[in-house]
Amino acid sequence: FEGQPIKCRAAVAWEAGKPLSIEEIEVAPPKAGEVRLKVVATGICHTDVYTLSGKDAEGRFPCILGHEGGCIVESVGEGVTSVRPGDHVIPLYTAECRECKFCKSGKTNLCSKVRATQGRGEMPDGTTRFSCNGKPIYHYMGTSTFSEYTVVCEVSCAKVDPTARLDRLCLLGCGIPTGWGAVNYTAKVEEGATVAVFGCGAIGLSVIQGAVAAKASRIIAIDVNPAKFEMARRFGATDFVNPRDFADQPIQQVIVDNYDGGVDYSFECSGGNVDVMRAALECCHKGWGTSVIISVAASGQEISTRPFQLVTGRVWKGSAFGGVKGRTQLPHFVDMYLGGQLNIDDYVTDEFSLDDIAKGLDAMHGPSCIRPVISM
Ligand code: AHE
Ligand code: ZN
Repeated sequence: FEGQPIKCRAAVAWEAGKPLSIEEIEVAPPKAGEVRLKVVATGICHTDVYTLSGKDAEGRFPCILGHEGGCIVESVGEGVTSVRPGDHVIPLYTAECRECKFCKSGKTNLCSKVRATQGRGEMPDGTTRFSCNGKPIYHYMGTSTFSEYTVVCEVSCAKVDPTARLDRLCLLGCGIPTGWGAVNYTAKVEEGATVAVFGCGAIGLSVIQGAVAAKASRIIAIDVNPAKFEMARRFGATDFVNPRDFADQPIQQVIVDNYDGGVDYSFECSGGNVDVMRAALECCHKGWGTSVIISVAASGQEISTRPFQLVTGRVWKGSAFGGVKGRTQLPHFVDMYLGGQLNIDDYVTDEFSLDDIAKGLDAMHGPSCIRPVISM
């Protein structure tokens, strides 16, 4: 197929708020600096559901959603040197060009090389590689993994060990590094620290794993759904708090009162609830407690707290993709997985074929679902 368009199947999001539809599409060959990938498996993240709902300010339709892919390089465009056909890669929604101001700063993983066009659903030349019956289909997050084939930028390809299962590695495309990295790269939690985790979905569980790796002394799992605590315990949480058990007190007060003035670090993985973001900040210890916002709130939402909270030494932070520089650092996550130090398998609570991807999206709303994985 090299140099030729590929006809394949994909789940197309024609319009916001409408179900995905399986279509035969055409995937153009990669242009200079681009790579065409065969998608072996993809996870579904709440952000895909969020964008499909129409609430994402950057959502552009029609598009092919999906950003947790486990892929094999099919062909490469002109000038591509870092990957070749047959390589196993995880596509990155946070690219790493190693040349832009952001990459060179040493202070952030937010590469700017392709981010502007990516946000418009386009490749860097302003066009798209997907079409359906001649109609252009936009890209999504620079990844578009709900398709048998996709085209991404070379700078958006993390090459990984080919011996690891791609239907597990796909989850390294978003949820797992986001939580684990927030602990170890954004907050830099130190041994003995106390940690509170608001929300025990895929991101919260990854925060818990990250906190175990950082040797935190207490890992407090907080969720209004106590069914989530079993998995949180398996991943290493030590304490469990259901805010509904303290209906007469704000949860931040409960944590301050019961944990010696508050925690050293808190992580907000609630799925975009701005009241939870406030509680996560305010449950931090005076003088040094740091809270990291991880989840995506709908456009238009705003956070608030009394400035006194910051004046008295609490720190409010956030990170995208856990501060992880994907091309450089994702191989390390794969090594941890292969070495048994990173659990990926237990996230996979539901598995479907591409034809049943709609069932995968529905499964996301189930109380015990962590991640559905779609095998192409
Ligand atoms: N497009 C949204 C913002 C979405 C957002 O914040 N995305 C997260 C990743 S969500 C993964 O499930 C992120 O990393 N953002 C950093 C970036 O560069 O987009 C909006 O509100 O417009
Ligand atoms: Zn995601």
